[in-house]
Amino acid sequence: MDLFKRYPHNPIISAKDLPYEVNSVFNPGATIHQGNVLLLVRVEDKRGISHITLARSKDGFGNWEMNDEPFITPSRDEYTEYGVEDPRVTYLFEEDLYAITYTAYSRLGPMVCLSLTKDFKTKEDLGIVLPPENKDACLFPERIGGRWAMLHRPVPSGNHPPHIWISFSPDLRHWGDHKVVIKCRKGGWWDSQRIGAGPPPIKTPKGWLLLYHGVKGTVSGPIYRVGLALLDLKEPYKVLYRSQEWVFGPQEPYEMAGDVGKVVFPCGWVLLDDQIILYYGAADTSICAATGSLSQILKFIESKVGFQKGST
Ligand code: BMA
Repeated sequence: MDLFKRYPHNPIISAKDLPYEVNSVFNPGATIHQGNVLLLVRVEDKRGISHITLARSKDGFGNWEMNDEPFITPSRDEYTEYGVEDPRVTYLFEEDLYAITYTAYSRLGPMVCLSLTKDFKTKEDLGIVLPPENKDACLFPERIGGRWAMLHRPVPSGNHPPHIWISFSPDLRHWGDHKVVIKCRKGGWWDSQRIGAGPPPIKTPKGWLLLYHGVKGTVSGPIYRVGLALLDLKEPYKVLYRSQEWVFGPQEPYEMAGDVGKVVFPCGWVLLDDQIILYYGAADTSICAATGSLSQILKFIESKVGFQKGST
């Protein structure tokens, strides 16, 4: 059973849909804003430098209205000289505020930045919240135990694989109390080379539902696939379940071939009643959608043989 079904008219957004000439569009964050699905699209220009622009659609699949101007641009300072990448956006309903985490990339390495907005016209930049090397950050949508929580993926030096961590903050600016959450597996596993959180976790009665990407290194290059995890509601560094198998992986031509083939890379999803629309970058070239049912995913997690409690 496929938990996520591809939208039949994928890709939903390609480079040619932008009002200016670019190389590729991929890895979008997603949210609902003023009754529309709003995507924060990573756009790579023909120098190879990425910026982030906005796209809106009523149904979340077609008739995308693209902004003429980028929303987040590399400011040419020493932190963003190679671009801004892979946004995740979380609606913080307690504050009626959208928090955008993204990767700033420069010769200093990749690092995590955070911006806040209410209207997607103006924003407050909180700057670098986690120094290099770190990426794949996303916020939980509400305070947990009175503090904000953020998943992220620091890269240790030496021959150690990178794992998904969590950190907490009283004010969105200062982050601490760091704990490891999900570790890279080893050997031949699909998520043995590197892993990173996907879209912001969704709160369910069973726990925080997390989608994460896992990478396997092969002689013909990496394969990026997607797995599921369920984190404890009050202590989200506790992994209640983790899928042994990937639940979504590259198979269609637009995922197998592109600037970087064999890549599906989700950074956003929206929940409309029980339907999840998942947005992912395909082969670092285009933006695609897939749909799933939250209740089916939770049933799958509960029933699936091969999910082990706390398996890491
Ligand atoms: C990761 C990120 C993503 C990219 C993926 C595959 O490290 O940089 O932006 O989609 O690699 O190239």
